[in-house]
Amino acid sequence: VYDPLSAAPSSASLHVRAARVLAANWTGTSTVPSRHLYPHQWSWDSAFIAIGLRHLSPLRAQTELETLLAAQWGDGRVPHIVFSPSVPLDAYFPSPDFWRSSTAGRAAGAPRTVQTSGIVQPPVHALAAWLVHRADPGLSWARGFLARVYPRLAAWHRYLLRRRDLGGGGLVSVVHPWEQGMDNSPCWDGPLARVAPAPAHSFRRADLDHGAPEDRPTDLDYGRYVRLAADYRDGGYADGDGEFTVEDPSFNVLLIASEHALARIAAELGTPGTARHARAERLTAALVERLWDDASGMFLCRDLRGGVIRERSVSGLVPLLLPGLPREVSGALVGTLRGPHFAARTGLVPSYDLRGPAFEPNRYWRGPAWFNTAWLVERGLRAHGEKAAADDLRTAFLHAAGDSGFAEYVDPDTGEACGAPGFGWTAALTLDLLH
Ligand code: 9YW
Repeated sequence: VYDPLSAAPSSASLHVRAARVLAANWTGTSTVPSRHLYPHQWSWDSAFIAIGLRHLSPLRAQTELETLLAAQWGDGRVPHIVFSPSVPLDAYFPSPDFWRSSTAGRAAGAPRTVQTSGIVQPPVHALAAWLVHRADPGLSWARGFLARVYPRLAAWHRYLLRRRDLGGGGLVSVVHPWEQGMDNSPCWDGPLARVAPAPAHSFRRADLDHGAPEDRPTDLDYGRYVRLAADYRDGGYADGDGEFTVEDPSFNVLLIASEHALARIAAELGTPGTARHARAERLTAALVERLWDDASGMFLCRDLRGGVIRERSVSGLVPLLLPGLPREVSGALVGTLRGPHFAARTGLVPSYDLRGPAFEPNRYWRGPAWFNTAWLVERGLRAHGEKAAADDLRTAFLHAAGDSGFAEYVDPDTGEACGAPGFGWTAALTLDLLH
């Protein structure tokens, strides 16, 4: 009898290797992005991980999302990190004693028993919940999965739509680079330049214990991240006019895709949900009106204080995910993906313009190719009937993921592994593309 677990690692199938990564990163109630670098639960990581886990264990996938949503705040926000009490405080910075969620976040309804951060991450969760349900509807109904997560997901979207439309144009703003998920993207250089960094001696970067400094954000970036987060905390996590307020294409697109998913969940539960589809269409129109840039053939970010940010990042290609985009917009996006700014030698999608002045092939979100964004673009290509391009991206993804040992990210031209090995969403989305 063939036992895949006893086979040598190199001969094991990609599927088995990916499943091993997810098993190694599973804590019993959720999955860590990386055992060493990120030893807690991260919000959008968990959504992507659930999307892959549903093929291995629909029960674990449901549990992953339920654990995250159990840490939701009273005002509806889903925190970007849920801290594990068994991990030493100095294993990750900023730790719970920095965020102080249960005290500083009291007015916003932070939970008392679990420690979390106070910022958010992209809302991929309703999309993930819908896909997880579809993977095993029998188990989902038996456990009351949708009925339990629906009110929480609805409150999450309500928070974003009501409290985060800081520009007043219908789109949601992020108030910290960590919220958007692409921490040190060159898109943030302009808005961050206004932020006075926290002094270097006031914190210790635990990330440098596990990652090469040249693959990571700089100390100056970190000083600014810390300043912004501390100011938000000291204001009781109330949303107003902070120093960093940006409308980002990918964050809003994920909300739109999740709003469509929430409408399907509502229909499945027999609750009226058609208003949600209409709202998603309105958001799509606002996205095109406010963030589409014809000259570059892609979406750009908007700094509420400084105006349009003229840097090309993968975030501006993620809107391809929306089937309801105007045809000329989706056509231009496909052209931009194939053009000189984004056509990398591996066939993957770089996080930033290959020809941009700030491009660095190894440094985090300033050039490397990431697997979650590749998965979103692959899905988008398929949604727009670009089957051959989607197949090519899928093949490039699976090669790079396997060859890199499921790395956090890779050099977009050489495929060289960077960042943490055995990364959660890389393994999970590999499984999804294999199905
Ligand atoms: C941080 C966990 C997170 C991801 C982000 C990525 C990085 C750094 O790691 O954030 O300390 O939170 O930029 O997208 O969710 O994998």
